[in-house]
Amino acid sequence: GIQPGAARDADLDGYDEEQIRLMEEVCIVLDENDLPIGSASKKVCHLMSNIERGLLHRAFSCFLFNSNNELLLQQRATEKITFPDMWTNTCCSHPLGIPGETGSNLQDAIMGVKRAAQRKLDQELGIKKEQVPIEKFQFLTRIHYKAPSDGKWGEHEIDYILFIKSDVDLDINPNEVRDTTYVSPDKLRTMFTDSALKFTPWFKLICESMLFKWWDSLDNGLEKYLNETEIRRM
Ligand code: DMA
Ligand code: MN
Repeated sequence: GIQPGAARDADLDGYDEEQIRLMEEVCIVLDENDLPIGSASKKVCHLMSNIERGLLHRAFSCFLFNSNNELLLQQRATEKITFPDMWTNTCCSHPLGIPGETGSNLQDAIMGVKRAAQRKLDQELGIKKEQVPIEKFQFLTRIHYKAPSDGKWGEHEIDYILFIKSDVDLDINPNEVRDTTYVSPDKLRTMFTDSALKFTPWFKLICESMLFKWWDSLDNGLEKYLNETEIRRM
């Protein structure tokens, strides 16, 4: 029958109500050089039918380390529409087409994704912004990648990689996050050998390329990897 509010949307039938609502967020649509060329809903940006026609959007992947240099991982909630139940880095999402999170030049775009990371670390993991101040985030590089989720949904992003080192208090949002754990590099390598655990494609790409090298240099030489201007195509 006729529903109040947004029209019934067959693409989203059967999914979690809160995750359906979040599909209305406004993402930043990009050209291949990371220049904003418009905006589109999170739903439109993640339909494979649109991705196959070239639709690309801006995202961030945040990696949070504690003072022992252990990385905080999350397992995505079963309610997530894309990549449910998979283990991944601390927090991922999209800067929105709102003042403060959009930016055309690289410096403004980096500031925008840092603000978005602060917003989502709170929304997903209950980490208050005082524990993750903007000036503590470090920008490493951007990766351009495409990955299907389940045939209908997927990702096609220019993904800003952010590191932050901070001891934080967690209060997880079960609609977003099913589980969390801190890992050393060796513990993560062991997790990868457990076939019962599924990992997101972008996390695997980053692990297989740069993560362990960056992680080794966290306290000693990370500077040389920061603020890369070239977009890595993966
Ligand atoms: C999207 O993450 C961003 C990347 C890098 C895949 P997500 O699906 O967790 O976004 P959200 O939490 O906004 O649903
Ligand atoms: Mn995305």
